[in-house]
Amino acid sequence: MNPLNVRRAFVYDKIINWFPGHMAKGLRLITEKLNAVQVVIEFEPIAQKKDRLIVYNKSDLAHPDTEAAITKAFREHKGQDVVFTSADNDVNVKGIIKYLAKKAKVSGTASEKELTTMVMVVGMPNVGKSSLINSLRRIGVKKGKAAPTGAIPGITRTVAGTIKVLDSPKVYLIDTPGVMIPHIPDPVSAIKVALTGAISDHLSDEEVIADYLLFQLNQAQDYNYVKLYNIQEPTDDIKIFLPQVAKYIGALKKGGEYNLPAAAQFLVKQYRLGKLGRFTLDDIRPEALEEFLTKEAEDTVSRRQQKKADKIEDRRIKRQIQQRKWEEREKAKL
Ligand SMILES: Nc1nc2c(ncn2[C@@H]2O[C@H](COP(=O)(O)OP(=O)(O)OP(=O)(O)O)[C@@H](O)[C@H]2O)c(=O)[nH]1
Ligand SMILES: [Mg+2]
Repeated sequence: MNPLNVRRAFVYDKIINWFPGHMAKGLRLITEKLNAVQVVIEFEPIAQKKDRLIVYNKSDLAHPDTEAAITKAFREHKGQDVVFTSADNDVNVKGIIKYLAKKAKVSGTASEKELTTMVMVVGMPNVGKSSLINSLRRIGVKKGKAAPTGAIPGITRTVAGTIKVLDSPKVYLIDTPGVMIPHIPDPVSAIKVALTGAISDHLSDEEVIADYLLFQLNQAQDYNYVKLYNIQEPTDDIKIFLPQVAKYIGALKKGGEYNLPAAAQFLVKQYRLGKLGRFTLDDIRPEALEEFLTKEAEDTVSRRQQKKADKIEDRRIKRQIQQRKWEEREKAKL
């Protein structure tokens, strides 16, 4: 393929926001219940003061270099271990159970004291939170599915009760609804998130997601799609690509025209199932990860400073109001 025909960057400027009611409520319930748990299993960092275990699930779909690169970056920049799992295949789940068992604390009434760990699982929609709980339960207590799962985001609707995944010590998991960042400022980041399946497909144009997928495949110089879908030759033009995919899967509209949205849906679904290969959409080069983690740490510090400044300002205003009231009362006495 002539490299001159490959786009250097993906251009897209539509902002996608997805924060339906159940997420806002979910976030509130997560915050409320946080007091009752010892460990938070995070698919992205949320809780600051709890023991945190960061999980990268669906590792079977990620580029094989991802685990080593991310593990190293987190260890060096945050001193934090991360776990790569494949919940549907029970991969690396035993280690999580061992970790959670070690965190057990004495709880219960004086007459019935027992060792327990209470754990909350939080993260973006569709990353496999409920699947991980089911996997922990399969391994830990040899019992079947307890948390509903599904291929579309928004399956878990509320913060449910506890699910036991180990008998001794007792380890309980709390499932939560996937919570999306209320606002993703960078449109291309939003498309990435959409391609992974964390944003409801109808919110982002499926043909744009398919176009981003084509862009990524060509960036990776992975032209397997030519053989897979009987494409004439590698292309970076979605207008040339989609009709050929539609032809291959026989997606036609009533008048015989190619059904391009159906072809786009098909492609994106194949990608999410790993049929196109293993990909990591984020830049996992050491320098890129360092930049990301440094920026994240700076953002956390500036958020904390802002909170502190807000508190001081609140106190100042309260004092002012009290002073004014006192002055008014003194005036009234005269
Ligand atoms: N390939 C692969 N698929 C997985 C893995 N874990 C979960 N899935 C699939 O991903 C989809 C989403 O899984 P869920 O467990 O429902 O995800 P969730 O994070 O609970 O989603 P919400 O409740 O919507 O927030 C399902 O179709 C699972 O079968 C994994 O490790 N690998
Ligand atoms: Mg769920």
